[in-house]
Amino acid sequence: MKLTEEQLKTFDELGYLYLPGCFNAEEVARLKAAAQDVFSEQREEIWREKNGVPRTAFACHKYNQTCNALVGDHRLVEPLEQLFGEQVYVHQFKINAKAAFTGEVWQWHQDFPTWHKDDGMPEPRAMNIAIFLDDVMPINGPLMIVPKSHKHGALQSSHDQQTTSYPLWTLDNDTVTKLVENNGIVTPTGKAGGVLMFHANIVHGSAGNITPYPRRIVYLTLSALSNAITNPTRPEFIAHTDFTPVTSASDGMDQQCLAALSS
Ligand SMILES: O=C(O)CCC(=O)C(=O)O
Repeated sequence: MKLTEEQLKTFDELGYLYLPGCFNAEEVARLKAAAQDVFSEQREEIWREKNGVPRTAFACHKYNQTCNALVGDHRLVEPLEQLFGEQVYVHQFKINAKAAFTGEVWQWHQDFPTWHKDDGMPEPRAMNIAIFLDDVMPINGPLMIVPKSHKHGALQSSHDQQTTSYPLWTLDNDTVTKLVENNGIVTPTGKAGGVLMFHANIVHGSAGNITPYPRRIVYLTLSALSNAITNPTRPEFIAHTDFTPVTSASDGMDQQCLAALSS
């Protein structure tokens, strides 16, 4: 699935792109069932909030067939190949649970500094492409994005190991305030099945979820092949070292997405 010239322009300008209705109801149902299976497991790859509720299931594409099938989906792979101008490999795969009532925050951060400092990724030639498994609403902890912030490159960050169970290189309040004064904050929201892609240097975060509505999102992080990590310090299930190019496959269930793209 190729992005249009206009979408490429929007992505370059704003640093993110939201594509509603990419995955149909049947696909979403399959992915939700897969997420339920994954989160019912007791494994070291599943990180938990401080209260024990699952926060993130890393690398579940390695043991769950439905997740595995998603990795090569052309709706996810082709736009990133198009942007990077080369083939891609999987740097990370995860499902973030953001559970009803208990899902905790993701502090303000950019992705690239963590990939660079913790994994030795050379350049911001990698990106998250996310599939909404639940309806993402303004109330259930949607991703908050500062448009155009990717234009500032990698900003100074500090290692936060306290706020949540998951260590992250985060931005300070002054930095975020200045960026937000200029460009505000957006919360791309929409129905389950929507896809959100965002630049490695876009400033983003999300609030806790105190609603009864879970907000599960699958994140596939694809990196340009020429951008393989050189110094991983995190477990292999968080920063993969298999640099085999992903083969894009069409499963013919993408009519909704094509319609969304041409509208
Ligand atoms: O799922 C979320 O709310 C945030 C995830 C995120 O920011 C990340 O994985 O970098």
